Amino acid sequence: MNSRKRNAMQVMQQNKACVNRIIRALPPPFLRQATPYTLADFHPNVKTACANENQLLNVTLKVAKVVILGDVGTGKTSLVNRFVNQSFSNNYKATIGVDFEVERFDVLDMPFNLQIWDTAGQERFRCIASSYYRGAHAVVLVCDVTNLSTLTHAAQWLQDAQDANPGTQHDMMVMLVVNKRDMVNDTMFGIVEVKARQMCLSLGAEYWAVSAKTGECVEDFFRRLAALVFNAAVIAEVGSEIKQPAIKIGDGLMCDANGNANREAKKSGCSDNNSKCG
Ligand SMILES: Nc1nc2c(ncn2[C@@H]2O[C@H](COP(=O)(O)OP(=O)(O)O)[C@@H](O)[C@H]2O)c(=O)[nH]1
Ligand SMILES: [Mg+2]
Repeated sequence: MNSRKRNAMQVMQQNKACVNRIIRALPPPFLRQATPYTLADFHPNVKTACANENQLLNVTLKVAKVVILGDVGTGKTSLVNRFVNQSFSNNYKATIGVDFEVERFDVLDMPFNLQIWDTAGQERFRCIASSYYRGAHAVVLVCDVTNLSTLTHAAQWLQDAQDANPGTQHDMMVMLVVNKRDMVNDTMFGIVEVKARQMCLSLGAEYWAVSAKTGECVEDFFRRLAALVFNAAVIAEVGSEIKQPAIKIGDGLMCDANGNANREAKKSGCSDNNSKCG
């Protein structure tokens, strides 16, 4: 096990996530009109399940795989590095020899880890192994605001990820991130944004614009991603159907095994003034 992997284990075993990795309400999208994920907060069943830890025994829930995809030079490594190490360099080595980074969150008081996979430069030759994509819960498509062809290519990157995950039970979450926001003025950005939002619509992706260089919106983006993936993972485990109680609390009726309604027999007389307690 190399030292990076040991670090990943240490991250996951932390007792608590650091303050800015604690999520108690669903963070908002970048633009409310540019996301297919329109829920206003965590699903009620997710909140209930998290309040009652015993419902969430499945360990697979605790780690989610996120793959970062996009043309070479769009800033994928910079984006991950900004988030994980709060730093930026103009000169990343193409190969850093790391499979993934792990970031520990606490979502609704549940420990949750994002395993963030960055390529080691293979995207230059479009020869990413299918194991890179396999089992991904979320795909982050990174584009460069100064290079529109990187936006067009996002569709192909998503296709590759989907091809490597045929018939997945859960849908992969898709986020499209326009990076290098710092490099263009508002007019230019507006033009790219229109095109990026169109692409998001056709791919079923949520739209974001960030700068790995300045850090603008990077933290917000990953918090939103972690929360959405967590929500989907818990729903996959506990279901999204909201169970209505068959009988309202306090109506005093119970059903017998045949479905016949009976007056509830009092098991304890403590709430009944006339009964004898103790
Ligand atoms: N100005 C600016 N440059 C960036 C930004 N993100 C990445 N870069 C630069 O873009 C180049 C490619 O970045 P890198 O992270 O290696 O891209 P990757 O090939 O997609 O991993 C590097 O020179 C980075 O310094 C950004 O947000 N703003
Ligand atoms: Mg890279």
